[in-house]
Amino acid sequence: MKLLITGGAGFIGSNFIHYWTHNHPNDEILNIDSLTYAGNITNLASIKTNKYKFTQVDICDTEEINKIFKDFKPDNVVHFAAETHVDRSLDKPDVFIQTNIFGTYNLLEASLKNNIKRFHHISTDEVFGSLDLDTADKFDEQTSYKPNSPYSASKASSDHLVRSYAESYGLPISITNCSNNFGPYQHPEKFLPRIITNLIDNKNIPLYGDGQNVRDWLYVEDHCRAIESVLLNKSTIGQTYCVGGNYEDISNLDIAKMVLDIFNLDDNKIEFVKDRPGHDIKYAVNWTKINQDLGWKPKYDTYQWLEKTTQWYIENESWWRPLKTEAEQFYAKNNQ
Ligand code: NAD
Ligand code: TDX
Repeated sequence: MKLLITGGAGFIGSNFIHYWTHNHPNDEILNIDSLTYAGNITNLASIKTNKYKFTQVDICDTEEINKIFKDFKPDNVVHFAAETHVDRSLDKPDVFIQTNIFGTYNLLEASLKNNIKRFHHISTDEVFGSLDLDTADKFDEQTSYKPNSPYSASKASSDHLVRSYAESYGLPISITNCSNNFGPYQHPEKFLPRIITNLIDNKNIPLYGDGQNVRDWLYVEDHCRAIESVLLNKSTIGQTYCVGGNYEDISNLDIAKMVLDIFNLDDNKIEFVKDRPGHDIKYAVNWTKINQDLGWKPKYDTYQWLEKTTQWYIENESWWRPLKTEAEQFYAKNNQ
């Protein structure tokens, strides 16, 4: 395969490139990323193969994107690049609209012109909105879209655009809507790395609202395996797959207590802070379709891989320290 990866210097994209170069060493990869505050090329410094290349480019730059497609001639596009942090989308939505919608459109146009074999779009369960706390319902491929933040609305728009390019122009697409990932190289603005690095710094865990919100946690390598299972299977073209991890509900308070347990600390480190506006109550994903069609299921146990992830942050302070300083300035400005 010749894979054009967008946003490969971010959290999931860089984990995916590590995964792919390890498991498919003969495939060629071009990673394009504009290196926003969330992109970090050092995530990929240990990749030595000449099958992997990086170019700094903004997916909104039509001319540059056309040139990339012409020169590299990818057969598969895996589109991770996006603005991804809900709190930042509440503060400044414009860049979310630009990158997540216009940037996706730009890539779709280039993919169409260059006859690529597959455009795989990485999306989120947040496009479905929020579940009630006491329901056993879960999001699946039939759930209607009801996004609640500018981030999730921009991702929902991009999903619709991707689907429309298949329906209107026959572009061979696939989409995965995944739940909350965790693992190495996740920016310390996000909940789990934020609380782990706070505890390393002997600070409190800031829990929004009453901490009862539920997220569906998935170790990042399981997400990479899910994308792999879709990409390697031709019958998945035109399909959407929901990807998730939890077997039972885990509230933010529950997962904060797991992290405290890993650090051997007690609950007095928890501090309830001002809630996020429009804060989705609960996400839960039904991953039956990808399980039945492709045999995928989560492999990594949440607690055990939370321990490994915590250890990674303890050992890689030089990676997250500069990012955390900026992230905490953002939170302080927004009183979070
Ligand atoms: P991230 O914020 O860590 O990384 C995003 C990457 O995209 C960065 O490297 C950034 O530099 C790059 N980027 C942003 N704007 C760009 C532009 N205009 N041009 C080129 N590159 C640009 O994000 P992530 O958590 O790795 O998420 C990756 C994808 O997965 C996103 O599409 C996101 O919506 C989706 N997703 C994330 C999660 C999660 O839990 N993190 C869950 C489901 C889906
Ligand atoms: O300091 C915090 N305190 C807190 O209680 C932060 C940063 C978050 N939270 C809560 C809000 C959420 O209920 O923790 C939960 C997780 O928050 P985030 O890490 O911001 O993730 P979320 O809003 O759920 O979105 C994430 O998952 C889906 C990613 O950021 C998205 O990119 C992805 O699509």
